[in-house]
This record gives sequence, structure tokens and C-alpha cells, in this order.
Amino acid sequence: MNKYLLGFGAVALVLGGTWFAVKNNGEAEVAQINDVVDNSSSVKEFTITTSNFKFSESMMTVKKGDTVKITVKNMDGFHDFVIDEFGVATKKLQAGQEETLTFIADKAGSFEFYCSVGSHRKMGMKGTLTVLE
Ligand SMILES: [Cu+2]
Repeated sequence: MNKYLLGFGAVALVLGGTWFAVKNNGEAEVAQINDVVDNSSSVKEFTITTSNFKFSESMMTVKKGDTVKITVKNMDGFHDFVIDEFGVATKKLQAGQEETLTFIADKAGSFEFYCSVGSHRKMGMKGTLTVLE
């Protein structure tokens, strides 16, 4: 191998390295744009009061991917708040107690929330959480 070929090889290596660096830079920019789109979900907060024998809200609507925070305040009697499909429930609350549940609405649909104490659910202590696609 003579000096001329060695020089040519070195130039090719430098050019190749530059092309690789530019290409990777482009991919990093695309990844950043995707992050911005994925951050469109938000936190939705609700406060529900419970009493004999109803919830103050019968409908709540969020979007899939939202973080849902529900504060349950028991004014009167002995109640809890349960959503089976998301595996969340408060403890059974005495009058004057409250508890906040936090979960991610990771599936779309209509889900019943209810009070599991005694026959309260049958007596109308229930409502619907709607998760929009
Ligand atoms: Cu109840």
C-alpha cells in the first residue's frame, strides 16, 4: 500500500464519521418532538362528597391517559368509593373523614363507581366514570 492510498483512506474515514454524526443528530430531534406529543395527557381532579345515600357527583369524564385524582369526603353515615375496573377503593370512611385516590385512566369506556357498604349501591350510591378514547 502506498502513501496515496493511505491518505485516501483517512479522508474516507473522516467523511464517513461526519455523515454518521449528522444522521444521529436528526434522529435525536425526532425523538424530542414525539416526547412533546406524548405529554398531552393531564391531571383531572374531582371532589365528591358522600352522604346517606348518595354521591354529590354521578358523572365524571376524563381522557384516556389522564391521571385522575378523586377526593372523597364523607359528610354523613359510613361509606366508601370503589371503581373495580381500575382496582381503586377508599377505606370505609366515618363521617368527617376523607381520602384521595390517584390512578391513571389507562383504558377507555364507561365504568361504574359505587359505595360497597351494605346495600348502598342498590339504594343508588353509584355513578359513572367515562374515559374518552
Ligand atoms: Cu354508602
